[in-house]
Amino acid sequence: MSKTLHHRACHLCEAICGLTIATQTEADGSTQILSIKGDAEDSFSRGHICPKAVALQDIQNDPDRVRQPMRRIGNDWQPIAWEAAFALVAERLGAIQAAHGQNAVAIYQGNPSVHNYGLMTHSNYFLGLLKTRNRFSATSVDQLPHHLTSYLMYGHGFLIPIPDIDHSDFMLILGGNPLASNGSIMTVPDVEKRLKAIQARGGKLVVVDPRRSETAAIADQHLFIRPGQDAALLTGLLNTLLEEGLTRASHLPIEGLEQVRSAIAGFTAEAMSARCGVPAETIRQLARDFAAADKAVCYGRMGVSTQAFGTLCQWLVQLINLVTGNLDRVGGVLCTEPAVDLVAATSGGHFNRWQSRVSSLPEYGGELPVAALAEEMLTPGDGKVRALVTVAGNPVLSTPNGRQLDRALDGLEFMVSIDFYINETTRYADLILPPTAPLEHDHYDTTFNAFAVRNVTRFNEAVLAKPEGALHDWEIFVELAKAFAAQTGAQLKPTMAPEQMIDMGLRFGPYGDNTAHKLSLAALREHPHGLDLGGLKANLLGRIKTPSKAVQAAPQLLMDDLQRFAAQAPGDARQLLLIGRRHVRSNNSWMHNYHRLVKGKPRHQLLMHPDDLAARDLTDGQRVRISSRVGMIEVEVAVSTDMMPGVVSLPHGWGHGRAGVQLAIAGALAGASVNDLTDERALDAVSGNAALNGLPVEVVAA
Ligand SMILES: Nc1nc2c(c(=O)[nH]1)N[C@H]1C(S)=C(S)[C@@H](COP(=O)(O)OP(=O)(O)OC[C@H]3O[C@@H](n4cnc5c(=O)[nH]c(N)nc54)[C@H](O)[C@@H]3O)O[C@H]1N2
Ligand SMILES: Nc1nc2c(c(=O)[nH]1)N[C@H]1C(S)=C(S)[C@@H](COP(=O)(O)OP(=O)(O)OC[C@H]3O[C@@H](n4cnc5c(=O)[nH]c(N)nc54)[C@H](O)[C@@H]3O)O[C@H]1N2
Ligand code: SF4
Ligand SMILES: [Mo]
Repeated sequence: MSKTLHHRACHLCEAICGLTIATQTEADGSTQILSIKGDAEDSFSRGHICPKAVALQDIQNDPDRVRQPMRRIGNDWQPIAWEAAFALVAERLGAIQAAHGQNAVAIYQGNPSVHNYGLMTHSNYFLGLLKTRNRFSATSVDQLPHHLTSYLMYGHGFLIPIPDIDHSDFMLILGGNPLASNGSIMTVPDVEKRLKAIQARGGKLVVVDPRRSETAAIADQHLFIRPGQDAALLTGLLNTLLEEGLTRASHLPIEGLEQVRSAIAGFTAEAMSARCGVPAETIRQLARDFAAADKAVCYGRMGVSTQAFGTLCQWLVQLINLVTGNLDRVGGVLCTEPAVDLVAATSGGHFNRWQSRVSSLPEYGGELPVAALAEEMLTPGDGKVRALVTVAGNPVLSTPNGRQLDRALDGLEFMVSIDFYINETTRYADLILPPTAPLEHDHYDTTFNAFAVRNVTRFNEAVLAKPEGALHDWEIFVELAKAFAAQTGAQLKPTMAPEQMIDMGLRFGPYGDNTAHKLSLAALREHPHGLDLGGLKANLLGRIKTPSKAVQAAPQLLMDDLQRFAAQAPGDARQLLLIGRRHVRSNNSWMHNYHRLVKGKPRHQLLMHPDDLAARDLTDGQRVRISSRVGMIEVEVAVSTDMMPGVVSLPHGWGHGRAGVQLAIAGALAGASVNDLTDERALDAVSGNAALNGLPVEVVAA
């Protein structure tokens, strides 16, 4: 019997907390997890941990987790050997593409893909061979507006300025709730302490949210906003800053600022107040407070991305930071300089080079908006999608109009899922190919180091041995590529293990062979608690990738969208609007079958203001029926004075009661899926990102 202490970054959310995991190996060679704790020696996360990380042992030990490849015959799942599974995928996808063209096969990549570096380095090794334009991912129900804005303004979709939270005096948050989400596009472990530190040094935290969220509750000021109307508040703020001369010159070359100035002239706080529900004087004072702070950050996240003017909002956020001199400034917003630097190594991206077949939605970076996935399967004609590959995702629960996607998946000729659960989506697969569990493979964060509020880096070895016969995600993709190439005659380039790619990325990166740091994989292995490479620094001058090397303040697409926003009729103020929320013990659409996380009272109730309950003769705790253009669900309603009147809130990721799901989740805990209500036609017109928030709904007694 021997006990070992392992150090590993948690990969479950964007905060990348350091963990200390104790394991015990028995005389028979089996190993079990004894404990999972926050790693106090990780200088970035400082010992912070949340309940999800403790549940890493549940992922490991879960009897529901699929551990060998399975083939579905009718409603029956039967084990199949890896080689036979790979051959079947190659044969079926090859035949469908030969008969109907390459676009007949679609791809969906889910959120855990970006938390698993083997998927980052190798999924395209196979998926690239499919050469389909029908590629989709969770990006278009999430942060697509951030990428598109950065692409248009700074020339690269990953040049996203990150809040310098540790040095700021003023933080304005719109549509983010880091106290529940632990931060997003702002990798910031221990976020509550870091926000409170702003207040402790005399600074201010202001939160704009239709719900008094957990983050709003600790803020100095909370403003309710009518969902989907952040562009009104943001234009009102920008107008005030420009009109009252509350600006500060930037050291960056900027083009288009004069066009912005004239375009924004009509959007006074007074004109915008009625639309967003924030008094004009409050908007003006907020602009003055923001400008008065020496170092200030305006940050907008999920709530302002997944709405009808998501890209417009992200552009306005950038402009507010820019005109106040807070872009590329310590204490403002800064671009990272990560040890493995994807921005330096890649071109900026592309947008709208092609469109989806049915609704003509634009591609971004080679992907189409996922709201179009079901219609591409259901609409007959040349180019119809007949087969699907899903990777680490659950679009039935996470993309708009899940019931329509249910119907679409049911009609496919072939589907394969690289996933370790038979969930609401993968139950339609003909084959499920399960990778090793997270603690069974090594880990390097290619994504969230690049969005972190300090430049940090770490590599961790696997905590547990790879079980016999198991394959890592990246190995599954290599084998799929080989089988597909053998089937179709495609040429395969040689590849190498993910850790070797990281070694090269480190050595050729900004802290590599030619620098004093001399970072390499070998060097990182000696620092299992991670390495701090320093705070964020001004660097945009050297990193900007627009053709003119100047910030583009007035991209035509957004100038046009500003007019579309101005022309939009203000919605009916009596219309009830639905928004989402997250909880610290829930992780998107999975991990809901772990007692450790779901115990206690169910947390998928509809939150509603008491006045809205009274107006409908409803009482707290009652079953209600929520309906939208696309569907209807039943849930329990809970009274909440934290809700803005006229707005209701329901979390996503639930609704596990569908037939064929092989997860042990008891009746009431299964919940209902909010995405059976969200509308695949409600989009941000610029990017095609789903407008999940601000959905018009009716609520009546069930
Ligand atoms: N209404 C509404 N809808 C939303 C949101 C919202 O706020 N409101 N949020 C949106 C957002 S931000 C996101 S990111 C999406 C998430 O939506 P998705 O990405 O579609 O769904 P997840 O729940 O993250 O998918 C988890 C799946 O990945 C599998 N998985 C986990 N780890 C691994 C791994 O290492 N390898 C493999 N192969 N599989 C793995 C799990 O078994 C599970 O099946 O949901 C979106 N949908
Ligand atoms: N515990 C936990 N952590 C997570 C996740 C999880 O599922 N669980 N998911 C991870 C993922 S994939 C992501 S992308 C991040 C997201 O992280 P965040 O961006 O922080 O997302 P949310 O916590 O959903 O907070 C969004 C807030 O926007 C508000 N909101 C809704 N509509 C509007 C609107 O129209 N205007 C404004 N101003 N606000 C609005 C909501 O009330 C909510 O408080 O979280 C990550 N972290
Ligand atoms: S906050 Fe995120 S990274 Fe940190 S322990 Fe929790 S799930 Fe893991
Ligand atoms: Mo997300």
